[in-house]
Amino acid sequence: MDLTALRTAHPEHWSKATAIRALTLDAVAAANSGHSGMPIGMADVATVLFEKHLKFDASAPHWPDRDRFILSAGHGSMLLYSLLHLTGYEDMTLEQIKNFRQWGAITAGHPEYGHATGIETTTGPLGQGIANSVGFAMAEEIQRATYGKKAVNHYTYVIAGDGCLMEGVSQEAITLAGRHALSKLIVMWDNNNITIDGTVELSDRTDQVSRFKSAGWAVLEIDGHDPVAIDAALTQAKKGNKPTMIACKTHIALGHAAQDTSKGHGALTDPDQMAAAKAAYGWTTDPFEVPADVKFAWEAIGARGTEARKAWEADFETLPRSKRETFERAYALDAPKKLSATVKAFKKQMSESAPKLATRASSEKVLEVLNPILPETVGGSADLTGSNNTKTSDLGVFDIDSRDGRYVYWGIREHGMSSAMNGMALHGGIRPYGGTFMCFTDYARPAMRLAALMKIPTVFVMTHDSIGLGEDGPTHQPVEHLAISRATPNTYVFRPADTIETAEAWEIALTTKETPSVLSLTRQGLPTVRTEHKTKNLTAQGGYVLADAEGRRQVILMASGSEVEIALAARDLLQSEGIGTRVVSMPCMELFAEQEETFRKRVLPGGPVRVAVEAAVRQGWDQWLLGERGKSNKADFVGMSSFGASAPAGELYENFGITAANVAAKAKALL
Ligand SMILES: Cc1ncc(C[n+]2csc(CCOP(=O)(O)OP(=O)(O)O)c2C)c(N)n1
Repeated sequence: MDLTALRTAHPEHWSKATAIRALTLDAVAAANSGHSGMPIGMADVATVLFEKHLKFDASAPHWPDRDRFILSAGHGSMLLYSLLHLTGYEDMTLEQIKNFRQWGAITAGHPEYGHATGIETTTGPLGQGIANSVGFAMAEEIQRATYGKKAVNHYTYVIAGDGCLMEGVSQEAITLAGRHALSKLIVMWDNNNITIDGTVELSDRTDQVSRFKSAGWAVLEIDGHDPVAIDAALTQAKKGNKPTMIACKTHIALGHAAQDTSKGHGALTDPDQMAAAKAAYGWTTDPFEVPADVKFAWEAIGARGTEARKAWEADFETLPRSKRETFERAYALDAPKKLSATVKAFKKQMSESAPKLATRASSEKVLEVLNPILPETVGGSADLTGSNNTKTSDLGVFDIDSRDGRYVYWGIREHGMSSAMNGMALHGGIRPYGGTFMCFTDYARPAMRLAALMKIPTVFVMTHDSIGLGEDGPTHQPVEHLAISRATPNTYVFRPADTIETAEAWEIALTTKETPSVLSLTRQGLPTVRTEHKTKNLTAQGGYVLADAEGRRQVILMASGSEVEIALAARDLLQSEGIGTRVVSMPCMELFAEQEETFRKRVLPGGPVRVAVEAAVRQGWDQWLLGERGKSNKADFVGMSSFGASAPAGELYENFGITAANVAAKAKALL
């Protein structure tokens, strides 16, 4: 690579791009860890994007109509941190760059949403960024159709590497974007032919150009170090009616001794080699020092969008007041005024009519009432719409000629759906929910974990939540998935017992601002257990006394979802023998754990024996069986300790011993 030719052909561009390269080398060397090669290789592409195309204003990072920039190749985080620092984002100080990867710094190893402004999503797990971007682009389409071009009209730009394109989720993302002709989505592929183990050829021979084209994308191929070519490609990409992938041929660790090798992928810290690279770049300042004229040029880029932002603000003011209010409320994740009263009225009606319903059907009933008053919801399912009961009559279907449709047919893409839902939530103005079978939380898990980590309120509707689904057999019967979801920090796992608890769970899931929810819902019908109307949202307490002991309290039974009915039947058996028995419904352990100690003590006092029943593994229950004043010689569990089997649900419950008689017997044995 002839660096001199690059330098002399476009000296101003070169010095700006080199500022990224030099800051990357210095920060990685100071931390003695990180990834130098990717930011160095993609500095030219990023510089042209920020200088000539990206609509943004560094002084207003939350401007709703900014273009979104997603660094899917999150290990190259120094590319993003450098850009944010150079363009003048207030929080991205030079001190932060110097403290790359250190305790308390906002410059964590990979871009973390919420740590610094200008970071649109957490990346690092490869493939997530490009999959998020589909949701960002869909959110833009939906909102443009809803609010008009004056309010919403922006692009989503992604930098993805070979690793992102090898991950399976990228296939789900690429085919979704192609199917929906998301023409405002532009992916720049860092085509450097290098991964950690060596060249891409070691593990892959995909023709990426054909791959994207066959999925319905436009593809452009350029030299990723030629600023003129980069600019022309971006200009062309914005004109098409398909999503565009720009294959940018680049050299990893350009100009360094490790250029074009897998060594160049990681931390380049050798002082002599660093000095040689900087000399080749023509960079003569001290470590972390950016020449004043270069910093000035970058700050001008950071301020380039100020006028457009102000014009947008003025335009926005001309929208009808009700539109503006809805827009602002949705972006703030505030609930509409009517929500609480609507839920209460619905609960009253259900307590009175006491339907026998599967909670997935209860969920549909709730959504029929809530979707019309929450225009920010976008529902969907991974090809299980009829089973997940996620589609309500008012939503309309999102498609190329119906961009204001609020229901997405995600196809058989649980991971892509979940990751795109995160993208919608991150974009702002949308509360996404999507369904699949509970056992396929495994397929959605990487995105579920990131929703929790990023503190965004994505809702995962997981139906067919136990052996109670019956004849589909053990592959489809989740036993460990509740425990896995509950083990994830910052996640609400709701397992409602009836229509009332389902409504309460939805109310929380659609009003919470920083926590994703998993709704674990049954296939099989359940009776209404909350026949006495209470305006208060009892599910918000996580666990509560559903039926108290008559006479001296000797036993506390705890259950969630479909097993609450069994606990109530066991209580009848025990009470008929004069054994005072309380039933605690536990629809959300995480919310119960958040309650005051005094409340928890009232629900779970020390003394009585405790038996928990849930058609799943025991993990998670010992906190309530043995902890919270419980004792191991006075506690037991009725549930699953193996995978399930295929048979009608009733037979399965009998054979696995999840019966009222067994629960009562276990309680008696402990007395
Ligand atoms: C899901 C996931 N698996 C593995 C990794 C570890 N990892 C980080 S970068 C990388 C190689 C990526 O190669 P490429 O995208 O070509 O990046 P480049 O070498 O060009 O920097 C791997 C395997 C990861 N971050 N995420």
